[in-house]
Amino acid sequence: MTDIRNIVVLTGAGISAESGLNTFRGPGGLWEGHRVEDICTPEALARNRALVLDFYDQRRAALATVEPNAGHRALARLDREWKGGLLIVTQNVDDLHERAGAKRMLHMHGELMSAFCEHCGHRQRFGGAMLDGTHCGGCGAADTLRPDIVFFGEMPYEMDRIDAALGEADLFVSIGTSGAVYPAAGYVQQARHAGIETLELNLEPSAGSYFFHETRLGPASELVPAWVEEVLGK
Ligand code: BJW
Repeated sequence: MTDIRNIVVLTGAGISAESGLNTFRGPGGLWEGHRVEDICTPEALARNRALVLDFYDQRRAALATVEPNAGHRALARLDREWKGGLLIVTQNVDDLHERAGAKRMLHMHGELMSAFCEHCGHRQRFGGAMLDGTHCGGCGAADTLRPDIVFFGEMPYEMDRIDAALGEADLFVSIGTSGAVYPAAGYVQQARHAGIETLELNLEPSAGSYFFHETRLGPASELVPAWVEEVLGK
């Protein structure tokens, strides 16, 4: 590794898999038996609100039963000990990075434990079941809360902040993501164009592996602590 000051880490569902949360794609994935467009689009929410709310209610309930794993803890350690710039960009809607202690992070695809009101736009923490009925904490309207989740066709959060961090980074590291969903899947190419070093840590080769300088294959709970040790030891 060359001299590194600023790091951008992108994480996906693979980092939470060993905590017991299912990934999306592949056998046993969250979308097995569902068509994505029936769940994860604004049109699906308008067409079949109960199905979509139930899908996220179940995910929220599952989240309450799991804990961060060694991969999340290693990134939290990196956040505490790395003196240079760092931004952990997660595509995950779980809260396992922050529960592990990470601070310099953002959720580009939203958060399971957050809701917003389709009537007034008010955002609030939300830990219950939307199917049980809700009231907006801002305008008081009934059943206007929706999961604070970025559906297909919607703009991911904090794009400017991510682009700025990538523009200043010396190293881009992608962990546990299939590289199937844009714009996140394009960050490696953005990084290559900017001449940044790129590293992928994933269980298996991904759609984007070809673009990385280096791909290490294995479980995040092993690869991430080993990489953090390496980078902090420099
Ligand atoms: C392990 C492991 C272990 C397992 N250890 N690894 C070109 C450019 C721009 C946009 C598009 C484009 N083409 C199409 C689009 C539109 C669309 C898109 O990307 N479609 C694709 C299907 C092609 N994108 C959008 O609509 C996005 N919005 C948008 O583009 O706005 C306009 C815009 C344009 C230009 C610039 C900027 C903006 C919005 C995308 C929203 C995605 N939302 C979801 C759902 C969130 C809610 C929820 O959780 O339900 O986000 S989709 C779903 O996929 C979720 C994830 O965050 C995302 C990525 O999945 P991830 O994390 O990679 O999971 P998996 O399951 O795919 O992979 C897991 C990986 O882990 C695997 O590789 C395993 O091997 C590995 N693994 N165990 C390490 N133990």
